Amino acid sequence: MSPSHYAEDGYALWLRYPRLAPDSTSPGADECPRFTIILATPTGQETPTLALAQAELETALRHLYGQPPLVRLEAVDTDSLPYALRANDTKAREGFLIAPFTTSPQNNTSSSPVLRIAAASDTGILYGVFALLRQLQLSDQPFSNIAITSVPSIAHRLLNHWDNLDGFVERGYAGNSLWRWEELPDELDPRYRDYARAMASLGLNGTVLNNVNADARILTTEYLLKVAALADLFRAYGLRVYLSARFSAPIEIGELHTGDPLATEVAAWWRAKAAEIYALIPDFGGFLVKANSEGQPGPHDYGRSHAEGANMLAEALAPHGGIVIWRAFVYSPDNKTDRVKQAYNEFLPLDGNFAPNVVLQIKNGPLDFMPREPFSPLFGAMRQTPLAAELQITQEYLGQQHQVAFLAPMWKEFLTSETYTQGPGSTVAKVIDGTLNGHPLSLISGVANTGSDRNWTGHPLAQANWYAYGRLAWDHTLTSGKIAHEWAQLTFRNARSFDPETVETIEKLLLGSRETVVNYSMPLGLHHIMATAHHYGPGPWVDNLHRDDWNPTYYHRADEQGLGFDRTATGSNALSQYAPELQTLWGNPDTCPPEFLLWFHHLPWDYRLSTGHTLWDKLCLSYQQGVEEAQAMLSTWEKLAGKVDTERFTDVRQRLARQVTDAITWRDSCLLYFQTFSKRPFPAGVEPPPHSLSYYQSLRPESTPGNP
Ligand code: GCW
Repeated sequence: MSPSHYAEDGYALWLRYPRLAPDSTSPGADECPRFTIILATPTGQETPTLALAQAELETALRHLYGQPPLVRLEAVDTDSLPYALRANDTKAREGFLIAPFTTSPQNNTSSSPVLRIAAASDTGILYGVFALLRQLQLSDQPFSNIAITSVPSIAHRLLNHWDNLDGFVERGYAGNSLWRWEELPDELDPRYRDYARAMASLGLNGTVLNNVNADARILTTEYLLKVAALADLFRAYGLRVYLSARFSAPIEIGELHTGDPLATEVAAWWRAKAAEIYALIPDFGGFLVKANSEGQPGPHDYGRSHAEGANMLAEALAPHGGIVIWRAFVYSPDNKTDRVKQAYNEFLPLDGNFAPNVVLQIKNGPLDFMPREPFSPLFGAMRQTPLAAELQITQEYLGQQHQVAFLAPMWKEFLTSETYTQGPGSTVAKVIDGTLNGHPLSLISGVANTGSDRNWTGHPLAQANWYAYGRLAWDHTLTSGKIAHEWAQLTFRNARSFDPETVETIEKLLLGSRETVVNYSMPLGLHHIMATAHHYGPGPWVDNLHRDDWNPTYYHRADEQGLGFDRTATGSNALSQYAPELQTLWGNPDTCPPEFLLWFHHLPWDYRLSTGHTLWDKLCLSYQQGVEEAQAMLSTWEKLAGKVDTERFTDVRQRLARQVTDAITWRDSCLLYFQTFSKRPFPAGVEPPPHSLSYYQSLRPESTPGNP
């Protein structure tokens, strides 16, 4: 049965393979190419991974062209591969080459193209197969023109699942966890394979199965057997399993009375645990650790440093080739320093003290996955430690999965940020891929937005964020536009009747969507003014939480004079953590880009921006613009009626309608609240709110998932 006979429920993601050419039984079947594809690896032998690659080609090409390909395995001399694929590292091993094969021994006719996919590993071949299938659907170009050599920018490309063992997903907005721990290891949900296949289609090669707020039980033998069952299944897809480790596990599931990393019995416990894990899972990736952050245990509990904690675990994993991914998301309850300065203050002095198999995982911004933040200054400053980026695919602070916010532009903004630490061109991307500071260990993590919802991500358009993350993890030089185009075309291309306008419309809608969310929620560098706990919707008035730095008022600092957080030398001086070039640029409100204005400055309501507006007017107009953009997204989508299948059309329309309502609530709540300080009227063009401030303050979303 062709895929078009199925309802478009989103389950197939970007792997739908709609028919591109007439099928073999219809008139014109001779236009339909029959491909010969050679898969060339060093051994040329059939393996589970190559079997998957062949099966993928067969299913896909039968669906796309009505004909299965002829697939042959061949041995390739690695010395004949391009240098990029020959180097002795993970990146090279996972790269691939796709090239037309000029002399076909069998079917050398123009209607019978022959292509060769070569790689130094079977996983490289599988990635090459997915790249070929993507390319065929994108370009409609004659098969023989396809020639690609591709190597991942970053060696370890991970999803981090914040999934608890009871099936709850912290900050998950797409149902429950994909992992059915109570059924494992005996019953294997067929969805596990589909997950691994989707990951491989993007070139993602690692998955951390459990929440960083970790439950020590994941490290018990009972659970490790379950983890091993998943790892066994994922292996052929090139997907390695990692676990979040709870630092106090030796006490909670062992017999020890301490978790002190310098106690010999603790180190021995972890060594034994690592040995047990590797006996079950020989390709286990390593541990991800959230330590001494938001109540999690860690080395500080014993007066030890993050480096001492990380190195003890690193030593246990090293003999097996595992790594420790140590998180830098820390801010202390007793520390009165500006929260955005704390990770830098805590970690920079430890630079150079970490074991070689430790990588420090840092959120993109110094605060916490806000709709917009400058990059974390650790990316520029810490040179001797491999630094990984942690991006949040799940939209905790960007409308969760009720709203469209395509995040590629946000991640690109981050990746292309200049740190200036080694002169111009010292971008964050080059820090993360290891090239700037010469680190062979490179890693990127995305906090997953997947769940048990049939379409994986709740919002049908949120699939684009999983896709974008994977594509950027593979190649951080891709543009947001290219990624949006790819995803829209692969996901919405209709069988037979291809309508480029529909794809273009979806692409444009995606590309503007993150800025729209910024505009109606936290424009001009405002941050952390969302409602408490569930983080959905506005709460700029909240000032009663027991920690200062949990209160929105701590961040926006609105008063009769003005608005914003002074992070220059007259304020917290968080600016001093950046390179001098950035201090100069961002330190002066006249040169600071408007999108960071209130992040770095407390400015008078009448401060005049380069646009000629006063701060107050610009603030109001930004919120208004956000609302209008949300409305425009809805009307744009409505024009796609009849062009997009009914299932996904209706689902997205309903969500966009809600997004408009939410955007209006954000605008009205924030403007009424800030007006109590500015005492100025709304400028022309801003619709007056229909309710009073107290009405908005009384709103409580009925039920919000994902809230721990
Ligand atoms: O963004 C915040 C979330 C927490 C999360 C924490 C973290 C897993 O609100 O739910 O906990 O960050 O990243 O550790």
